[in-house]
Amino acid sequence: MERTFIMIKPDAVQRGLIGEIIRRFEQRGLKLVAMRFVHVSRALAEKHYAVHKERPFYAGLIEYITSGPVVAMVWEGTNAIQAARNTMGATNPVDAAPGTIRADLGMEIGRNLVHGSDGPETADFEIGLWFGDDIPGWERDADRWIFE
Ligand code: DAT
Ligand code: MG
Repeated sequence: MERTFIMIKPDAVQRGLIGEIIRRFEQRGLKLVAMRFVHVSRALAEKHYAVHKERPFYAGLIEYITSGPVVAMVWEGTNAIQAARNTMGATNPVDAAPGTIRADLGMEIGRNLVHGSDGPETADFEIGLWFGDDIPGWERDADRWIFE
């Protein structure tokens, strides 16, 4: 079992898409293990996106992610990191495959609705940053119908 950090970004919250986005991860079979509605501080945003500090879009990215509340979550499942990224679609919605969150709900790279960890180290770092390291698991009755 793997865990991944997923964030519903301010544009999706403002557009009333929280339920629609959670539905897609939930119905796929990923298991929700943590969730918070967060007013993101600049300090937290800068830590979260530290890897992009030198990129030309960094300032705009920090403005965007601190511009309104977000929903921060941790989801668990087999290959959860890649599964969640596939459900999200490519970074730029114009390149994302139909059926993905970013293609179905978005138009531009700077308003791409959702964040997901891109690897095991990133997932550990992001889960620790947003939730700490002590998230308990739970038994879901449907698990045996989703995970073999
Ligand atoms: P992802 O969110 O798919 O992991 P990333 O980590 O490369 O993509 O970039 C983080 C976010 O930064 C991305 O969701 C949107 C923004 N971004 C990335 N590349 C960009 C670009 N060339 N122009 C504007 N914003 C960009
Ligand atoms: Mg990324």
